[in-house]
Amino acid sequence: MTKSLRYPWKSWLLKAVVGGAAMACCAAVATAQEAKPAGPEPEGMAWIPGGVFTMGTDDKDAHPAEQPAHKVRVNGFWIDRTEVTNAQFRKFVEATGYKTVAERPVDWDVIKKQLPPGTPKPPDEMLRPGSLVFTPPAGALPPGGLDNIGNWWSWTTGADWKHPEGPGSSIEGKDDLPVVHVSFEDASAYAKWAGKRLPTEAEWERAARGGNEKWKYGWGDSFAPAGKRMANTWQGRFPEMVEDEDGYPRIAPVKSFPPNPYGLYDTIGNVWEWCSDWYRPDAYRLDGEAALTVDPKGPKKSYDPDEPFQPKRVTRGGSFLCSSNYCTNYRPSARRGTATDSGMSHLGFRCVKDAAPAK
Ligand SMILES: [Ca+2]
Ligand SMILES: [Ca+2]
Repeated sequence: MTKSLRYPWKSWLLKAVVGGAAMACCAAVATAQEAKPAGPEPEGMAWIPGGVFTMGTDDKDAHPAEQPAHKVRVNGFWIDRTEVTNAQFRKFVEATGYKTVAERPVDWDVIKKQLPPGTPKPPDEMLRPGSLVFTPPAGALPPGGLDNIGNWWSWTTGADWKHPEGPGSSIEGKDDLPVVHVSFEDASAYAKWAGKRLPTEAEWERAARGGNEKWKYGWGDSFAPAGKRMANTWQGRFPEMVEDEDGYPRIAPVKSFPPNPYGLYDTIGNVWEWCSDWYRPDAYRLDGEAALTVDPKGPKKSYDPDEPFQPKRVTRGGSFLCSSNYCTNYRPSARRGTATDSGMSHLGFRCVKDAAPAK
């Protein structure tokens, strides 16, 4: 069963952006753009045909936030074949001078509005630019075990996309690795610069299912068919023991594992991917008894009862940290909410693009 993930105090950028993402409803029937547009493909992108598919799952072992299974229609769209890489993100930064959230000063007055009233101010040395770095324990898990994510996540000042493990680390020679430590705002800024946008979670799931909506995983019902590893996940007892069965104990270069039937790499595993929807664990139930939901864009605002003050967007696909003993989020239906301002060692994104209007 998936554990709830909490990132207790590192939170900012509260902008109270609500109302921009209305829940699409059932009565309207969109004109689905099913067919691949004529002409050349946008570089590095694959076409996902529009149509109706089953989103979510009724699998009793899945997290309640993934249920119920329901019919959704999306229009066709282009999507990046890979997670956005360090090389791609570097071009964006060099062209624009953009500074990611993890590189900016931290304002406690902003952060505290996203936390339960009375939350004590952290020490000043923690209120410097930084990000959350995966730091597994040496040896047995400390008290709290798997219920305390502080046992493997550390707020690390000086950690950012260019220094993924903190000061002294670098991305030299890692051009083909997915960029990490990017917040929702950072990912959105890149997408806008690239003439793209972030996917809705319906689009993301449509793409990750590869046209085979009944499959449990993105490639079939067997996690490792004939022993072959199909995605970068975690083997061994998370988080204190990693067994190198898939060849990558940490992040892998994109395209290290086979593509799905749509030609997409690493939708499942490697790094989590931002989607544009606000997160609510009960988002699917808000659709009520609708027979069909058309191009849903998610709830009007986020609400996670575990962290009611923290705005969250949907993240999808799981990461190299997903294991059978803890997270199990290496499935197309798995979904999670992540604080919009959070950069993390295992969180990246890919972009989508609408088809050009017919002339
Ligand atoms: Ca791995
Ligand atoms: Ca991924």
